Amino acid sequence: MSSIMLLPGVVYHPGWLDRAGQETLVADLRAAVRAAPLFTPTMPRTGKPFSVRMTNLGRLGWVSDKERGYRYQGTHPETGAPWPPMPAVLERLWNELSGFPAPAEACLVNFYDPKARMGLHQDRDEETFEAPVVSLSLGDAALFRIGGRNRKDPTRSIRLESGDALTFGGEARLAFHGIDRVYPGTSTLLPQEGRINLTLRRVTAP
Ligand code: MD3
Ligand code: FE
Repeated sequence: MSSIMLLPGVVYHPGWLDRAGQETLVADLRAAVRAAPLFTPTMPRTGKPFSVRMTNLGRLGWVSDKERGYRYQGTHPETGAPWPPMPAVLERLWNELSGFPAPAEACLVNFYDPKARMGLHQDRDEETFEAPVVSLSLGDAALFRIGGRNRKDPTRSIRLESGDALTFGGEARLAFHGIDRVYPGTSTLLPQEGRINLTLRRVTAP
């Protein structure tokens, strides 16, 4: 399997998961979403809703609302139930790509409809940045953009396809990044247009 260093700290693994593996994982995610329904996070202070809907797998999940802002918690914000477990293939993804000696604690599941976007942001809600973030894309392709530690640093764009994985460590761990657009109808994996992105993270220091 090829791995390409795109930028310092960013390793790209095109086609990390084959089609059969993607289909099995989508079935696992369907079951997880029945147990932990997609929710729409809202921005701290303004309460503006995200265009991306989310859920989580694992011991901890990322959530956000107007009143309490961005945070990790062990339970679903609407049902109060613990998050479903991570499927074994995601543990394998983390073990193969993170190079980190302790397991991932959180898997954020992002669902993009054809109009959804994610603005440039940093991931800095974790207690530790020593582990990389590992991401896996499923379904329609998307235009991903990554810059540097400062919002005004130059950015570069990459088209992510279903099955592609990326690792963001070292100096890239605090890089600004986002999703500019989804390309509807570019994958046959999902029954409808849209994209799923999974991000695996270590939240606490081991
Ligand atoms: C670079 N998700 O969930 S994945 C997110 O496609 C997020 O849903 C996007 O940004 C998505 O926070 C991008 C790629 C990604 C994820 C986390 C990173 C890139 C990253 C953390 C640090 C640096
Ligand atoms: Fe992010």
